[in-house]
Amino acid sequence: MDDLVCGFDDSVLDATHDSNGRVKRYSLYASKWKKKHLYYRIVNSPHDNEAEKYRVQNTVARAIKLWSDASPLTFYEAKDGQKADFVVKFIKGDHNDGYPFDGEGGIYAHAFFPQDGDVHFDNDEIWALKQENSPKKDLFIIAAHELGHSLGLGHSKVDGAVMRPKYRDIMKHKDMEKLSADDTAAIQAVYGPCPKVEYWLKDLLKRRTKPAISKRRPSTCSGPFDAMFMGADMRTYVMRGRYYWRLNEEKMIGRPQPLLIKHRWPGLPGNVNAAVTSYYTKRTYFFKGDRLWRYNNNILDSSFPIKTKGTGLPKNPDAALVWGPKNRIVIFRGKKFWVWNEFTRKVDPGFPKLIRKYWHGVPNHLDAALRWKNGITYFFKSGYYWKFEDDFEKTAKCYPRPVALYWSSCGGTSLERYGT
Ligand SMILES: [Ca+2]
Ligand SMILES: [Ca+2]
Ligand SMILES: [Zn+2]
Ligand SMILES: [Zn+2]
Repeated sequence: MDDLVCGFDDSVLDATHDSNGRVKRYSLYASKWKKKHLYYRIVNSPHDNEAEKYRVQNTVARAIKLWSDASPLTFYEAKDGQKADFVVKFIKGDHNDGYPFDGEGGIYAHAFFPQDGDVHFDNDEIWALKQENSPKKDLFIIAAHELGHSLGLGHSKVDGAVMRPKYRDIMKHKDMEKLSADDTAAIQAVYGPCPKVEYWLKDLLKRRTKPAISKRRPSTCSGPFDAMFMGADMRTYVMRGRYYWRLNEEKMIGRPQPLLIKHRWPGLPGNVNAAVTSYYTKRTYFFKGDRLWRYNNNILDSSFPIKTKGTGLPKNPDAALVWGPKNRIVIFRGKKFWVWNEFTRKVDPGFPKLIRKYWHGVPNHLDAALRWKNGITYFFKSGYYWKFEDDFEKTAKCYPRPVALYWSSCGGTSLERYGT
């Protein structure tokens, strides 16, 4: 017997063939969610321990992102005591929902259609909770499949679709970062296409983020950020108030802890405005008020901090990043941006220019920005982020997205946590 991803029986719907016997691409179920913001709760993990649960959270969030990126749906992890629209859990044998699991092999998971949406994973399977090559059942790709059912989709017969019913077919795509055209067509047939950027922007463009609270030790770095940058060590750092976080690499477990800025960068005050590491000198620049600090890794270069007066740079910049094929340092403030030359320490002639004329779809009054190791540039504001691809020269249609879900390695997965 072929191992099936899930116990969902297509013959009930008979939806994969139309009346003329032609094979349909995807199939849809009769029900859909009546709202576009969905809350979910991860109840447990295979062995029910904290580190493992954190991995499950990240892996499920990665699977959810596939569907969210292709649709107007957004997902938030429900906080304790908060009502969830659907739950995700690991459970074995008969668990009183009329669809008992069958021990190892056979069926791996099942999910209920809206307005239920619950996803159950057979805990008699051995689960791979992160990307790895092993005979374990791949949680990411199976979660992606089951979430399709949770959102109202049936199975597909199209090669490459995550909604194919057999495990060996979807396993070929276990590293997928984007849904297939068939899955995308299916989810958009139910919920419509991605919202245009304007859909999100109405009030965001007007709003300025409040400065970060620096007195309490925060539990999450999910925003608002003071600054975000890649260090010379190619790690990603987030700053907020007196604290910084180093974002998790893929194989790390546990939530990153907030650490004191002054311990890592002696002499640097908290509440920085912006930070960026030079592509050429690997020095990290920190901007605050009318001063500029330059660090060689964690050592302050002599003669720094310096005043930015006379350089053409604005006081209190919003954000800084490295940009374009020439890897220029770009500084943002309000509605404008400047290109800054670290060798002459002067702003290039002709600047500032207006953000909206060159960075279509990117909001004014940013919180932070960075070019990440995937070469893609991200802008952050008010708990949302925008993705900006060099070759498109405009933000993708499905942005902005909430920071908390997609940058969850930063420790935040719930909307309420960013305090906006
Ligand atoms: Ca099973
Ligand atoms: Ca900032
Ligand atoms: Zn299925
Ligand atoms: Zn069940």
